[in-house]
Amino acid sequence: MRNGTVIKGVGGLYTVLFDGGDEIECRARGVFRRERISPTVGDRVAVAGEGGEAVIDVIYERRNLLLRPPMANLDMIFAVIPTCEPAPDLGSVDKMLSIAEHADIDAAVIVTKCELDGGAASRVADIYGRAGYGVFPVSARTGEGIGALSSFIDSLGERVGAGALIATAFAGASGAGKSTLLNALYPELKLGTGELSRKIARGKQTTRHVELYPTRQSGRVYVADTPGFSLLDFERFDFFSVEALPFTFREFEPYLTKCRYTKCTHVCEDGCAVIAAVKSGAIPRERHDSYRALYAILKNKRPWDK
Ligand SMILES: Nc1nc2c(ncn2[C@@H]2O[C@H](COP(=O)(O)OP(=O)(O)O)[C@@H](O)[C@H]2O)c(=O)[nH]1
Ligand SMILES: [Mg+2]
Ligand SMILES: [Zn+2]
Repeated sequence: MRNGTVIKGVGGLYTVLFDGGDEIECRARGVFRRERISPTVGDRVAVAGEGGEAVIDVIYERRNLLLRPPMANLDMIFAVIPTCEPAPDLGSVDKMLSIAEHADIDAAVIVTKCELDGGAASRVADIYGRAGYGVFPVSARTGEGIGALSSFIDSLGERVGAGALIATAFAGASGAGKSTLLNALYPELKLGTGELSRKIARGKQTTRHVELYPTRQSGRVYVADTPGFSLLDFERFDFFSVEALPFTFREFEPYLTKCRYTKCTHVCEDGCAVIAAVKSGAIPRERHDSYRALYAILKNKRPWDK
């Protein structure tokens, strides 16, 4: 048996990167299908057998699991937000960041297409900077910010305590510029970009798949290009309870124990310390708007509604 990480899975065929550095394509034991467990990109696995006989025999316990996009054991999510074209949808970004916080996955923000509107780029960067996230303003067109982002991604390789590789993902709306940016960072990837590739993908009815790509020939950091989240059904997003929601907004944390009522929902109550912080400008108003929208969704949901 050899240990490795699933870096790709399409139609029941998985690519496993062994800890030694070589790869194999194989299927999973039938028992997983019967138990409705799917090997997921990012899974740590043990492979039994050789060559055509090889199968995924063990899926080790996951540190975290996202359903949409399907990924396991993520170390970092990059929320990719366009400056414009398309207009940024901060509600969707905050939902994704909230899911990441709840799954205990670190996150950072990338603001793309900065050359199109410097003012708009600064406004988005300011919101997420104040929310406590690392922010990388970039332009694949001019090359601005690419070096800083590249160094940051390289530096993730020094993180200790993770698995055999560091798994990161670029996530964000379709058209945000994820694939273009990955190509600017790592030209050897040659990912499809733009309207054309999306039309081709639809025409061929290709299954959306997630794949972890190496960022450097010999590095440990891998990055996934994920399908745009505008394609996803957000009413059915990865469930957690409404009580957990305030803790998924990292900049709310210093205020959560300071509200007048211990059962404060931080939506509209008198004496709410979170709302006072929004009014003083310490918490970005846009983030609180997203919080209230997510609160309204989660308040009426139960796990079995999924
Ligand atoms: N002006 C400008 N356009 C960009 C930039 N990066 C990407 N785009 C364009 O945005 C569109 C969507 O890019 P793509 O990488 O396919 O987005 P994805 O769906 O997030 O992968 C394409 O037409 C790109 O040429 C940028 O830095 N500046
Ligand atoms: Mg893309
Ligand atoms: Zn409150």
